[in-house]
Amino acid sequence: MQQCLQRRGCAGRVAGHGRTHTTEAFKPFSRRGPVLVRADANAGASGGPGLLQRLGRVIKEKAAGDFDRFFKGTSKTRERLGLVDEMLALWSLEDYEESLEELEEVLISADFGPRTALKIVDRIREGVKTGKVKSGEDIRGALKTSIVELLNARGRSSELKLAGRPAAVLIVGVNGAGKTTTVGKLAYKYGKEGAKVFLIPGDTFRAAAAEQLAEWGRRAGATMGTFREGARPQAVIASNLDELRQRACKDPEDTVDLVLVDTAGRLHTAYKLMEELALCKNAVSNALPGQPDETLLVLDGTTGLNMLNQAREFNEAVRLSGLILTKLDGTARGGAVVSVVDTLGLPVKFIGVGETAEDLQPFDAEAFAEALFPATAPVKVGAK
Ligand SMILES: Nc1nc2c(ncn2[C@@H]2O[C@H](COP(=O)(O)OP(=O)(O)OP(=O)(O)O)[C@@H](O)[C@H]2O)c(=O)[nH]1
Ligand SMILES: [Mg+2]
Repeated sequence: MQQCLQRRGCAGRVAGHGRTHTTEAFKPFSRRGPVLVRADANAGASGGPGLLQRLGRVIKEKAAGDFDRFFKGTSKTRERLGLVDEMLALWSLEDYEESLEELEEVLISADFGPRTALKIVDRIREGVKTGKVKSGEDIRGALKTSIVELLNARGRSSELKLAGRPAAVLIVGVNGAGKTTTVGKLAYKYGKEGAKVFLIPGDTFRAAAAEQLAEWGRRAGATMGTFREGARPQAVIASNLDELRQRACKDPEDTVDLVLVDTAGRLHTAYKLMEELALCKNAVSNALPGQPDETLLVLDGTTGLNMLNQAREFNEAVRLSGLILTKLDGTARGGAVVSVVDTLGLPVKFIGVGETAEDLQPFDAEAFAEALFPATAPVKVGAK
């Protein structure tokens, strides 16, 4: 493979060779031995954590293995969905239409969005008509099933599809969504699996952004490319990839497996900045034909339904391949993600559940639905 890289790369560009390697496929690289990682469990936190976050962390640690470990942060959505319990307690088959309309309203208020809420309720209506859904408990089950189906509609695997060597991943999102932190977590994850990871500081607005990325690089045992404050990000991406190509030509041992490109936060409504992002993606594909393998939008889980607008605009600008939902350890509004997945057909790849390197979890639709409608919640089914 290195021969292939040498042959094509040194003549011009480093090219992907079409082999798909997921996490499993990174294992061959671990023959070099695991990358040394200094995982500092407390590093990376900016400022003192709030009470909810502290509480969240304690719950998270105590609930290892439990679904709450993944989705304790769906609390805002869950708060609203508490109304579902009240509704189901009053559920009556006789006037189910009225109840289903109420259910639709509750789902909308819990950030599912009108389109997705209608879709979910329509499925339940079908179930009622065909006699499959009779009780409040049946509705809870049907709700969970619908949510899982919507979330898994684009496949269940949350692994990144990394076909090239190097494979590139472009990380985009609005300001403060958690992009740089996610780049760090991904570097740590793939580094631990034996991949040689290279970070490109595509946020050229602030020197602090590069320092933050460099710190993550140190924690994850990844190398960071050259940063030029104020330079056009597409130029920085291009020069770093060129540098990588030259290094791989001189010494094939220097070939990296994974390139993670961090970008500056931008408002999804800022046309010029979105255009710049498209240029950043072009810079990657010009240097590495067929790349980036993944273009991931980082969404702040506390955002609510506005994440749908963000996802639409970013998808329009750079054609996304997936989503990463962060801050699910806070007071997140997870319901909105169902709407994003349903509307745009984009899979959720990972979730962020904290600020440390290990706080990145694969997305699990069943656990998500379970967290929204915990089985333990008592449902009193009765006639009106
Ligand atoms: N609790 C929690 N905090 C997170 C998570 N992901 C990121 N953060 C925090 O969110 C804040 C912003 O994270 P960054 O990674 O700097 O966000 P960014 O999108 O790179 O920000 P800009 O580059 O300024 O646009 C930091 O304080 C992170 O520690 C998460 O999953 N949970
Ligand atoms: Mg950043």
